[in-house]
Amino acid sequence: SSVCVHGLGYIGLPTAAMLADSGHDVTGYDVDTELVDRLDRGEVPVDEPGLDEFVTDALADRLSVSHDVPASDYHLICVPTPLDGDRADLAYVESAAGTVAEVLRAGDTVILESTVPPGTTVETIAPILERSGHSVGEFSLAYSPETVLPGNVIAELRANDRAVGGIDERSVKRAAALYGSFVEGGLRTTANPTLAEFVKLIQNTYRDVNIALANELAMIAADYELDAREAISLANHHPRVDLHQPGPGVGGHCIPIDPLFLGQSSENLDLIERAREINDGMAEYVTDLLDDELDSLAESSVAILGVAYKGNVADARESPGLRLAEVLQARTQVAGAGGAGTAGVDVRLHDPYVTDQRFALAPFDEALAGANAIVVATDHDEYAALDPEDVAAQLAGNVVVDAKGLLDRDSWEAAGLRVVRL
Ligand code: SAJ
Repeated sequence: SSVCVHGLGYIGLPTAAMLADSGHDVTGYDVDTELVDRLDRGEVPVDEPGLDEFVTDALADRLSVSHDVPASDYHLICVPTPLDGDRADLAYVESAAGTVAEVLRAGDTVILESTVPPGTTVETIAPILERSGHSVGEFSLAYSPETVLPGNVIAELRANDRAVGGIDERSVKRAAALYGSFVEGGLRTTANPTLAEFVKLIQNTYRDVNIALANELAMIAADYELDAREAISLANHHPRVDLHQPGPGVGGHCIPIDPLFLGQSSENLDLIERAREINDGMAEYVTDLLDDELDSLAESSVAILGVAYKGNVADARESPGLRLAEVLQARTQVAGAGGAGTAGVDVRLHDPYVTDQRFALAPFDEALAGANAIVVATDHDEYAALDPEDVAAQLAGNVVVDAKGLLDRDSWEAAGLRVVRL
């Protein structure tokens, strides 16, 4: 079949390459004309293991990129849905649907993959597509959420089960036929797109709430002088218990956001809202830990190791490390207000993957030099491999907050460091 993929970002680009790899004739379209030109020159500007080669191969074969949207058997919409306050901003999705409507023919199929609040496909996308002059039924329409894990996108595109919600039975069949060409997991079909939208959101909400529980348990465990990770690991041996891991907060562009989409048209969010607050509050808790360990937080230097939202990626959206930096600064500015020239805590930021210069990242040695404390905020492999003797030699103080449970406590304590593990 001919397929046009709208939006060549994190999801659209690998999906376009996957479809081309599965024998479809694929056109990739993006409103960012510079991105289209870069791809046309063979530059793949997405940071994801294996993706560069996969897309380059597809571009040499059945994938092409274009500044125009061709009439196609299938249109896949993979554009972002940013957060606007606490609601989904559907502007990109609506505009992509408008573009599809201009070329839509009877018999074509449109599939929305972007994460959206429940009801969007039926209430917002269908009417926009009907501007084509065709009504739902003449064309097919489905919602099918992506569920791939950044860092493992290509493998999960194939392996994960996939929910497919068609607006009618024919739409279900058409969408399932397309995904069936590369998905090795199960296709879970329903003739209700709203159900498929809801399923996507509750998967990420499950994780957010579970992490909030782990975070609360970590704070309670500390009151009993217990190691929360050891407790969680022992508890998870039960066949029906699967507690997640505590940490300095929940970052990324999905898990902290999807619970808000779920709640934007419902009054019934309660536990889910509280979980968001607990996870966002972890920066305050880590700040409290530092305050307890250091003689004077406001006069200290703290190196935050890790600005990426999770290990071994370069994405710093909703970064727990950056949030911690803000809380540390805000806390010590208050302490210094009107005081005798208290400069506030000196925060140094380091990350081996993040390249965005807005964050004023320091080289590793500079971040550590003379610091009173370090906080491991991201589980990068580089941090797990640190030599505690080297670190101890560079620090002025000895406080190590291991917010990701990454370090081998015994060898770090043997190097004279005091490890507080979350
Ligand atoms: N985190 C914890 N404790 C844990 C697990 C994660 O604190 O036990 C933190 C991470 O450090 C990170 C955040 O949560 O800051 C999110 O990381 P993640 O690896 O859980 O998820 P994402 O955001 O990279 O990807 C999620 C995935 N969703 C699920 O696993 C249900 C992925 O499959 C989705 O495709 C993606 O969201 C998405 O696009 O929605």
